[in-house]
Amino acid sequence: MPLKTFTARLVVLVIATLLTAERAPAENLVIELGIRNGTLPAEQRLIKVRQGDELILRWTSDKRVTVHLHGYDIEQAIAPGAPVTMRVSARASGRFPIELHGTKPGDESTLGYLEVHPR
Ligand SMILES: [Cu+2]
Repeated sequence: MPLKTFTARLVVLVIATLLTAERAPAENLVIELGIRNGTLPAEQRLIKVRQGDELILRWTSDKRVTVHLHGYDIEQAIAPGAPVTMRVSARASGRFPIELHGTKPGDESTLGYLEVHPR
C-alpha cells in the first residue's frame, strides 16, 4: 500500500488505541480491611484505585472504633463482630488519609491512605 495510506492507517490506529485506553471501564472493587488492635495489616494500608472506580470497603474491627475517610468525608462506626460496608465512588483524584477515631476526643491515628489515580 502507498506510504500515505499506511501512515493514515497508523494514525487512525494510534488514535483508536488512545481513545480505548481513556475509556477503560471503571471497576467495581471490593476491598477487605481488617483492623486489629487499632491498625491495619501492612498490605492493607495503601489502597490504590483509579478515578471513576466504585469501591466497596468491607471493614471489620476487634474493637469499637470509628473510621474516617478524609476528603470524601465518610465516617462509619464499626463494632467487633459486625462488618461494615462503606461505599465510595472514587470521583476525586488524590491521596486521602483514612483515620481511626477512638472513643476519647483527640484520640486519632492514621490507618492508611486511599490513592485515587487519574484515568
Ligand atoms: Cu478524621
